[in-house]
Amino acid sequence: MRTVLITGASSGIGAATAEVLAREGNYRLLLCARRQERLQELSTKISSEYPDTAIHTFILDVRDANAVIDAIGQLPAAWKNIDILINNAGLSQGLDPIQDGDFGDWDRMIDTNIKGLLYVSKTVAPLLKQSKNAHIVNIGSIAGKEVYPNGNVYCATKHAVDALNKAMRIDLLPFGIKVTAINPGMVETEFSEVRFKGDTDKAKNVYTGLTPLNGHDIAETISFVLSRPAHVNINDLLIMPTAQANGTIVNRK
Ligand code: NDP
Ligand code: 8X3
Repeated sequence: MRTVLITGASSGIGAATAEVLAREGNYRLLLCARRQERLQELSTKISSEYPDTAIHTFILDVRDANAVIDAIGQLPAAWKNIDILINNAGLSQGLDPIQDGDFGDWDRMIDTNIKGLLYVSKTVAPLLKQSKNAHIVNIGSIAGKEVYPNGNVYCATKHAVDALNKAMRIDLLPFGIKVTAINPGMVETEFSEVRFKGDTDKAKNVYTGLTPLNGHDIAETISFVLSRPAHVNINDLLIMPTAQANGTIVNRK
């Protein structure tokens, strides 16, 4: 039984990963995000479907370094044996050319996607070092492999995740900690609603005329990566909808 900490578990890929790992039956789930009521709903749902899965939820804004240190430090003793960290919390804000970009949007993306991932990783690393089967999964993006029009700062944050994924693998190698990047293309979650600040019509249009990935597609891949034998690490995966060739070219019907 391994204990997995999933950041950004209240929605989308994070919530789907919690459900899929609960179904596997080999994981204890530590779930965090800013919206406690969402975590509670998810926890109730998983507990009704998989009553044997242990779950602990807590509120965490990954942008707040002190909150990260306190939350991890104050975990109940039974939840401190973290084996797996899934750095999933992240967001995009706005889709504007750089000359029209909003400083607040840029700060929120940089603070969450880069600094938040770093705060959590550093804070959890001492616990992972105690594990005999430790693994960090970083959720990057096609936006970390390519740039697309108006994606500027979001793409930059995901390029940073790509670099940090490689860097962590080097730094954590002596401790036998696996490090994997999962880089999805378009996944229909709350991502576009957040990017367009609640404009649901604009968000829906992103996926019009094609079948995007869904959270479970990514969660199944995470489950596969986590279940490889001890001597196998999957470094980096790029997962796209069949209808999406790269960061800019999609086939809409
Ligand atoms: P969602 O918006 O559905 O989920 C994002 C999650 O991140 C939520 O649970 C949210 O929880 C959490 N989150 C956001 N900001 C913070 C914060 N400051 N502190 C803690 N948690 C936070 O989107 P996705 O599931 O799609 O996104 C998950 C990850 O996947 C992100 O890193 C995203 O960049 C990446 N990704 C998404 C793709 C897509 O097309 N959807 C494609 C490629 C990568 P809460 O608001 O409750 O804090
Ligand atoms: C989210 C997918 O294509 O909007 O990372 O960058 S995309």
